[in-house]
Amino acid sequence: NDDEITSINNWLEKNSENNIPSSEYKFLAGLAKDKNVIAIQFESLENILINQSYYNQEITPNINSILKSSIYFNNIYDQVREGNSSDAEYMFNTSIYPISNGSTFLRFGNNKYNSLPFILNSYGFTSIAIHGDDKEFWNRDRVYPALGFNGYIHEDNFSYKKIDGMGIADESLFLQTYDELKKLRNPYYMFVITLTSHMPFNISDDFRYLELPNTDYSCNYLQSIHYTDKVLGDFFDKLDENGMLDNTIFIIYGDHEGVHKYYDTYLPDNNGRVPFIIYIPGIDGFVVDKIGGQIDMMPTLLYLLGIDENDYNKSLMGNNLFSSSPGSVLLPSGDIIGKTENEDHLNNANLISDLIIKGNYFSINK
Ligand code: GP9
Repeated sequence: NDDEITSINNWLEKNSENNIPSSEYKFLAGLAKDKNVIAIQFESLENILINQSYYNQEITPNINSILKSSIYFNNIYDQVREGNSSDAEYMFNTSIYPISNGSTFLRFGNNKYNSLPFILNSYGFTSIAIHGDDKEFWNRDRVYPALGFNGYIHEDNFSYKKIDGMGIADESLFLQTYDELKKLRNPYYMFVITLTSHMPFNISDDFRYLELPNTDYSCNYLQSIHYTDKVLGDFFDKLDENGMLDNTIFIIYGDHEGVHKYYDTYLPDNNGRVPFIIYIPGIDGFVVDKIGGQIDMMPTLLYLLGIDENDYNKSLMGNNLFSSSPGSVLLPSGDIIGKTENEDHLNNANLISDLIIKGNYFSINK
């Protein structure tokens, strides 16, 4: 109804005031203009693993090396709710909080948004999603077209079909992704969802490359992440050797916590964080320690891509992480972490996202 639409409009309007770029980061505006986008949603990747060795072995050597030419956000919180991995996909591609009850993908699979694929497509991109699992899992076969993806490649379409754990092994996923990229003309947006490091983390012996003392959950988790880091690194190197990274930004982020989400572990505390990494060819890498959440990934990316602010400023619930506003994040528990000037605004966020989703707000207000 009209009152609800007014509250949504007001909230979004107020939110857009937090997007004024800080002078420190102004040089980044449009730095990645016209580049292809490859985004990897990495299953169960926690922030504590980045740049760390356990049992004297680097767990993510390939990601660590990619960081040399990346912007690394190391204070980003996992904000997924009951939709779990699909909520991370949802936030990355819409910058709207997931529904507070149930899974947004399952309950509201046909909803429209001012999504990342729709915005990029209007700038001439082709947007494709790829995942090595059953096409209907999390309702993706309905949701991806609704989000504006021009194509969705799922396990039935794969020519590489090594299986491990829950679905097609990530090695095959990346081989398939490479083949699909070769078919696309620039610019493209390829959204890749990995799977092998899914709980309970008992990957097959062939894929265990670390020397670890036992096979408890913590060690198995490290093995699983290390495996996906390895095949991701092979993919990255192949793109590099073929000149395909020169005009591409390469994003890696964790969908939600891994071993800390499901098990008792002796690994150091992860404090609910996932890494968010943006590789941009030719830059000297640096760390941004501002507090944020998965909701902020899309506006941050749009800023780097030089997308006109008018195309998205009043349709997203997250904020550009390069803005001058103090960092803060609303967790699914309702807790807020970070500077709290924004407290009332953030406290209302879930009320607003529920209204947006239930009313399919963007189908009428576009
Ligand atoms: C399923 C995969 C895992 O295809 O993305 O989802 P999760 O169980 O982590 O939500």
